[in-house]
Amino acid sequence: MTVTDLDLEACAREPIRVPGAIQPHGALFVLRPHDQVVVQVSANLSDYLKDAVALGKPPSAPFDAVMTALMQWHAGSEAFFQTRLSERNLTLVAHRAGSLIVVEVEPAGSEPLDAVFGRLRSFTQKLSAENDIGRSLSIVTQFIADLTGFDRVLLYRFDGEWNGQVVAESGNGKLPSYLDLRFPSGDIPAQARALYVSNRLRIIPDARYQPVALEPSLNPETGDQLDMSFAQLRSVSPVHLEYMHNMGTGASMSVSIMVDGTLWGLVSCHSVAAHTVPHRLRETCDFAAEALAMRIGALSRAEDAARRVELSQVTSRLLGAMSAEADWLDGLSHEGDLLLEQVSALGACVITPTHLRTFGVTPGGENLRRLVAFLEQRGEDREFFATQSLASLYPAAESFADSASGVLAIRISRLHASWLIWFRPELVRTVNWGGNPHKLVAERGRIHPRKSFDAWRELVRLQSAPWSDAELSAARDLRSAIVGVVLRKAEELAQLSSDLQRSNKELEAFSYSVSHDLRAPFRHIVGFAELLRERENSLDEKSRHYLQTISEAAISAGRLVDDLLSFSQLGRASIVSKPVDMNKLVADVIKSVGLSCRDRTIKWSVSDLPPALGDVTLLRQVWFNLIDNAVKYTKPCPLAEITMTGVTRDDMTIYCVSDNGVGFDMAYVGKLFGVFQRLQRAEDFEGTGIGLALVRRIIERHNGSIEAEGEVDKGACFTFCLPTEKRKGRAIA
Ligand code: JQ2
Repeated sequence: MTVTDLDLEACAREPIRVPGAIQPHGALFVLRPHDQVVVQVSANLSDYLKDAVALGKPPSAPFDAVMTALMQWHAGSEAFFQTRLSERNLTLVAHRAGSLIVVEVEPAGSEPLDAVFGRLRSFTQKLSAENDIGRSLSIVTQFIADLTGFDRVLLYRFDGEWNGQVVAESGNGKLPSYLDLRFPSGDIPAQARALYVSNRLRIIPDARYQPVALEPSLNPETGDQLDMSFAQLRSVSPVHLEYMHNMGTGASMSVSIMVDGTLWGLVSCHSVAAHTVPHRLRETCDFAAEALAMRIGALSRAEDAARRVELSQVTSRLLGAMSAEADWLDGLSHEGDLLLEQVSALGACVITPTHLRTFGVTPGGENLRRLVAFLEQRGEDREFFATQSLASLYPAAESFADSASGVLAIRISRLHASWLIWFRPELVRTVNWGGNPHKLVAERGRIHPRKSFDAWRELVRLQSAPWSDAELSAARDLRSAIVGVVLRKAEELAQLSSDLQRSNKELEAFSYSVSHDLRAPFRHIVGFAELLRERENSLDEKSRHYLQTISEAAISAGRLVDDLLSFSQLGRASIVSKPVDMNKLVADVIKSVGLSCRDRTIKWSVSDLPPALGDVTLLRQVWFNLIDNAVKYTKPCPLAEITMTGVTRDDMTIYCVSDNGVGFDMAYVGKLFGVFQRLQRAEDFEGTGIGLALVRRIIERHNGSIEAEGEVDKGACFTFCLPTEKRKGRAIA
C-alpha cells in the first residue's frame, strides 16, 4: 500500500463518502426504481449472484419476490430494507442514495437468532442494574468481545476538543492494552466523525483487502460518484488502513455511541488477523451501543445532579465558615481544602489589592499580581473567567503552566480588584505514556499510536483538564455567596456606625441640655449664699461655715457643669484651624494658673515651643488642663518642677508637659483619659474628673493624639502630637 505524505496531510479532506469502490467481503448493485434496471455494479457482483443480477437490465426471475418486497419498501419510509437470500445464504440490505436504491449482499453467517436474543437479554439486564458509567462501559466491551470474537474491544471516548481516550477495554490478550491512552483529534478526522453520526457502524474484515471498483465508476443516472455514506461495504480511507497496519491490527469494526445527539465515543474492535462479523451480529452490537448510550445519558444526568448537590454542600460549608468570622477571608482560609474541593483544583488564591493568601499549588506572588492585572484589563465578563489553557490567552502563563494551565477566577468585589482564583496543572504532566505495556510494541511506519500519543501531547500542551459545567456553576454560586457575605458585613458595619453616630448625637444633646439647664441654678445658689452672708451679720461661726460649704459646693458643681458643657460642645463645634503661637499660649496659662498658687514654690522650665495649627481657644484649654493638673499633683512636693518642651518632627509637632508630682501607676494608664476617671482620691486633689477626657477629645478633633507616662511618686509626663500643614496637605491629596 502506498500512501504519500501529501495524502496524510490531506487526510481531513479525504472524500470518504464517495470512494468509488467497496471492500470485497460482499457485492453491491444500484437500481433505478422506476424500471428496476441495474445502473451500477461492483466488479465482483457475479462472485455472489452469478448472472441473476447484471448491469443494464432488471434482476432476473429468481429475484421477483425480493423485487416486489423491495419496491414496497421503497414506497414507504423505512431507512433500510433487509432480507435473506436463503438458497445462497446471503444477507441482502438495501437503502436509498438520492433517487437510487443501493443493494448490498454479503454472507449471512450461521449464528441462530435464538442464541443472540438470549445473550442480549442477559446483557440488558446486567447493564440496567449497573449505576456506574465506567462499569457500564466494561459490560459493553465484554459483551461485544464475546459476541463478535474480536481480539480486543476498546471504548474510545471523545473530549471537548475531539481528542480521544481509551476508557474501557476487554480482550483476549493477543493485542496490547491501550487502556487510558490518549489520541489526537486527527486520528479520526472531522469528516469521518460527521459520517459516524449518521451511519453508526462500520467494519473492515481484512485491512489488507484489495478494493473492488464500481462499474461504471460514475453513476449514469446522476453523472456523479455514488454516495456511499450508508453502504455497509464502503471502501475505507487508505490512510486509516495504514494506521491499522502499523497498529498491528488486521481487522476492525467500530460502533458510534450517540448521547443526546452528539458523538460521545466509539466502541472500537480489533483483531490481529482478518476477522468478520455477520450483519445480524453487527446489528446486535449496534443495539448494545444504543442501549449503552441511553444508559450513559441517564447516568450522566444523575451524576451531574449528584455532583451539583455535592458541590452546593461544599459551597454552603464555605459560606458557613465565612460568616462565622468577623473577616470572611479568615473564615475561608480555615477551609483551604474545601475551597480546592469546590472545583477540584490543586491550588487557589484570594488576592486583593492589599492581601494575598494561597492554598495548595499556585504560581508565585508576582505572577499572581500580574495575572490579576490581566484579568482586570479584559473587556468581557468582568466577574468570571475560566479557561483550560491560560497560556493561549495570556502567553506569560507558559512559565508557570506546571501549576496553572487551567484557571477559574471569580471577582469578589465590585469596587476593588479582588479575585478568588483556582488553578489546575498542565494535563500532560499528569498523563504519561511511559509505564504502559504498549511501550513494548515496536514502532513501524509514519502513523502509529505511539506517534499519536506524542501528537496528542503536543496538542494539549499548556492545557489542563477541563472545568465541568457543575464546577463552573459552583464557582458562580460561591461568588454570589461571597459577594453576599461581604456586602452583608459591610451593611452591618454601616448600620452599626450609623447607630453609634445616632446614640452619640443623642448623648451629646442630652448632656448639653442637662449641663446648660443646671448652670443657672448653681449660680443662683452661689449668689444667694453670698447675699445671705453679707446680709446676716448675726450669723454664728457654725452657720457661716455651713454657708461657706454650700457656696464652695455650688461653685465646684458649677465648674463641673461648665466642663461637661464644653466637653459636649466639642463634639458639635467645628474646628477653625489657624497658626497658634504656643509660646504665648503657655506663658498666658502659666500666668493665670500661677495666680491661684502664689503660696507654692514651682520651678517652671519652658523650652522654645514650635507653633501649632489649630483652634486657639481649644488649644489654650489643653495647656490649661495639663498645666493645672501638673500643679495640682505636685502639691505634696517641697519643690515642684514643671517642664514644657516641644519639637517638630517630620509632619508632626510634639509637645510635652512633665512634672515631678505624685505620678500614677502605668497599669491604669488606659483609664486616665476617661470621663470621671481618677487615679487619685477626689478628696486629695480637687477637680472634676473631666479635664483629661476633654484634653484628649480636643487633640483628637485636631487629628492628633495624646499619651501619658508616669510612675508612682516619680511624676508624670503628657505628650501630645498635632499634625502640621505638611501632613494636612498630604491627607487631602
Ligand atoms: O476502524 C474503524 O472503525 C474506522 C474508524 C476509525 C477509528 C476507530 C479505531 N481507533 C481506535 O480504536 C483508536 C485507539 C487505539 C484510534 C486512534 C482509532 C482511530 C480510528 N480512525 C478511524 C477512521 C479514520 N481515520 C478515517 C476514516 C475511515 C473511513 O471510515 O473511511 C480516516 C480518514 C482516518 C485518518 C487518520 N487516522 C490517523 O491516525 C491519521 C494520522 C489519519 C490522517 C489524518
